[in-house]
Amino acid sequence: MERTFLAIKPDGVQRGLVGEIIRRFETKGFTLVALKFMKVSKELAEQHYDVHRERPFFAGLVEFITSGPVVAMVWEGEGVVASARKIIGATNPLTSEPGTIRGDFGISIGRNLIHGSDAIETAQREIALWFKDDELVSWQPHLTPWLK
Ligand code: 3AN
Repeated sequence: MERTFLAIKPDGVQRGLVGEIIRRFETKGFTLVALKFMKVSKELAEQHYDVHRERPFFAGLVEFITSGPVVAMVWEGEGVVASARKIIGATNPLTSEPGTIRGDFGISIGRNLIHGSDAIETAQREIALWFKDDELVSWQPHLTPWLK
């Protein structure tokens, strides 16, 4: 089953949007596989943003993601990588559609609330980078009897 990596960034945590953001993926119907509240080390941040190493905003990205706690998550479901990107909205919150997380809650490209993997291969790399295998919980809500 397809999985994606999502991280609520320090601005999302600071603004009290953790519940609101998680709700959107839960009510959409995706399945939570892993979740942790954590401070990000400089090493992890640099590895996570490795593709942006040469960009002028790289240092600022690393500084920001390490500046406060984040909520790192893995979500599962058919088409979850692309669907999560739609739920999140375009990179620049000023142009993200209303109804998306960034479109509803943000105005700054450097403070765009949440990260979501941009492709299935990226998701695999990021999940392995942020989580140990034994932190991923495999379960099937529709097969769990007390939920019906
Ligand atoms: P996305 O998060 O939508 O996949 P990417 O992967 O292009 O966007 O960029 C990674 C992160 O880098 C963005 N979430 C954003 O915080 C930051 N970023 C991208 N472009 C800029 C920019 N021009 N100035 C400052 N920060 C940027």
